[in-house]
Amino acid sequence: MIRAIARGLPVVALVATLAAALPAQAGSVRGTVRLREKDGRIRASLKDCVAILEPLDAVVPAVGPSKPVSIRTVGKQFLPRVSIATPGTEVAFPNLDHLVHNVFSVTQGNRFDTGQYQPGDAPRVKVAHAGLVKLYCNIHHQMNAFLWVVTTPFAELLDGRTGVAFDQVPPGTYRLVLWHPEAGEKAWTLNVGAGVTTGTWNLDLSLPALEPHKNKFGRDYPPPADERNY
Ligand SMILES: [Cu+2]
Repeated sequence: MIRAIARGLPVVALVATLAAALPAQAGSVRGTVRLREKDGRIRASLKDCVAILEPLDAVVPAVGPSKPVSIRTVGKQFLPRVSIATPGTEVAFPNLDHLVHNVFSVTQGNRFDTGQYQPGDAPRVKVAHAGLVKLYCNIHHQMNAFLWVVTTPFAELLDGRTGVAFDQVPPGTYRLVLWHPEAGEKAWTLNVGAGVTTGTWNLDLSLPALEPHKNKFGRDYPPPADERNY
């Protein structure tokens, strides 16, 4: 028995030495996200909700361009409605409809205009700057999508989930940003250490499903009847 303990001691010492040599342990962030409707009920789905963990003093791995993002046009809608990309990522807009579309953004730092594009075409753009990019079609007023350009590896869509789940998060202080098209953005400061940092975060759904917006010329869209021309 005594011999067994004696043999174990160097192992303990080795583990202690290794732990001292490694940077502070990464942790996890876990928690429930709730979308509150105007009447107080909780929406069943977190579809289109985005969670972003922005480092304030933590050192996180740098992100390069992510794999290309595809935002389709189907039935005069953009699908998906919400996407995430990193700066330098290519974004394609395959037109799966039988009519002409356009995609434009007047978001500062990420302005672009694909011009009109035909069924089967898939114009591409590259997003440059971090932030929320609002996408519209100059022909169809109801078409609206959102692209979050992020510089942190910790960003996710919460579709099909009940909340936030980030792993391998380096220790430090972060800003947890939650966003939804009908809630806008809300942020909390989190201190992440080894182990699991938990929380419950609520967003209030107070905005209309389609944000009022002008066309690419900054003018009102013509009445819907005019769509027959396209
Ligand atoms: Cu369109």
